Amino acid sequence: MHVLSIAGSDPSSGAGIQGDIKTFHALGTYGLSVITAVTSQNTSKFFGVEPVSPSLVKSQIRSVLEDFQIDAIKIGMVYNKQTIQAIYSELRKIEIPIILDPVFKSTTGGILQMENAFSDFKMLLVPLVYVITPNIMEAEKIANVKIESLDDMKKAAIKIQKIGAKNVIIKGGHFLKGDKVSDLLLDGKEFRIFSHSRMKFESHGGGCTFSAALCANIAKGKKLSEAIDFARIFTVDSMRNAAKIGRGLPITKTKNVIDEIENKLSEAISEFCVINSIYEYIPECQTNFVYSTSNPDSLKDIIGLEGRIVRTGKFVTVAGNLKYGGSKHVASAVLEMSKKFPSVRSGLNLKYDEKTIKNAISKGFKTSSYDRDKEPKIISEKEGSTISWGTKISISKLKTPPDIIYHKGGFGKEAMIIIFGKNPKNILGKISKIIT
Ligand code: PXL
Repeated sequence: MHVLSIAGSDPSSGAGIQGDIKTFHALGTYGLSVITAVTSQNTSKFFGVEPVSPSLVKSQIRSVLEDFQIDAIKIGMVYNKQTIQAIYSELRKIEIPIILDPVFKSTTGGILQMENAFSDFKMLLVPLVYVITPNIMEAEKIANVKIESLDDMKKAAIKIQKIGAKNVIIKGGHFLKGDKVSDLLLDGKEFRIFSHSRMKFESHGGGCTFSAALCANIAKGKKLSEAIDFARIFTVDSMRNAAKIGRGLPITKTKNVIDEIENKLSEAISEFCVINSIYEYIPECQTNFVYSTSNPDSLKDIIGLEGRIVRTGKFVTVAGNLKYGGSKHVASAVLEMSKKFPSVRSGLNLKYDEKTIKNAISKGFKTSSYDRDKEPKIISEKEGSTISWGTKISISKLKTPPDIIYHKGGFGKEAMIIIFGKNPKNILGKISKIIT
């Protein structure tokens, strides 16, 4: 996953570009960066700022956009009008989700956005974004509403959405009972409140950590509310572990988080590609390999390749990145299977061959199949629903999960085998028996 931060440089590395890169890295994504301004500050004092010229901001953005596939973009500090206009002109036509973290002042009181840049910030950048992450003060300024209650937070969120941000999360309300801090999400039309205990001390970098973690999780294809849940826990944790490195405020400390599901699948894909003669089993439409979280609700809970495992001559290589929601077909089969057999969380498709099925049966594997020609018209007309239908039919009479489901194709449709298992390693074990 590649993510981009467009923000200011912070020499203390707690916030800004340097903070974002640390968070991106901790979450297993690759962080690209476009620097909008250079600040001079440490953990106790803010000394000054100089913006990067608008033409250099534009050319930095172009240089990364033309070279990398970028899965999400975070915008942080933008100092003046010219920078905002430059960013707007480069991003206004792209389809990549943008996370906008408004930054007006540093924790030590430095001005991070000029006052006369605010109207362009509001009218040009806010409408471009998938989600905006103001704190209470920033939300008051953007929405032009005084916030003194949870209701005011809701009003402000609605006003910010009217300016054009698709989703709004306002951080740091303290209007609930007890020692709780509440963040309010306006997700499309629905409100959701997230709350956590108040931190006992201030730290430097918390805001940037939150929006960068959100950006990394959106890049990974997580649903917005899940991405926020994760980002909150990750940020609170980094604040609790903040280290007093300088003489002033402690700096948030991010811990590397490894996604076990992604890791296991990635390892298994590497092993799959080097199985002897495996190229003979790759179908015309190529192969995908997926692994689901437990009890998935949708394809977004299942990680798979956005591209495919492809055959090139006698070699098998991986094209594309792993992403939650990255696979449609194999993931639909696993999703359907998991509704009846929750222990099944992984799947992989291979080329259909009668010999492969016979071999699997002789090795004691349980197979089931469906006939694509029997598919009702209303299902075949609905994009992506054939596999769910076929899987459901194939398991309707089964009491235990099958290892394999196959179909022999249909008009213009390639015959296919899907191997199922508890996890990717389990599938590799089955493959090694089936193909020998
Ligand atoms: O946390 C907001 C922020 C963003 N960007 C830069 C900063 C700060 C806070 O100090 O210095 C460059």
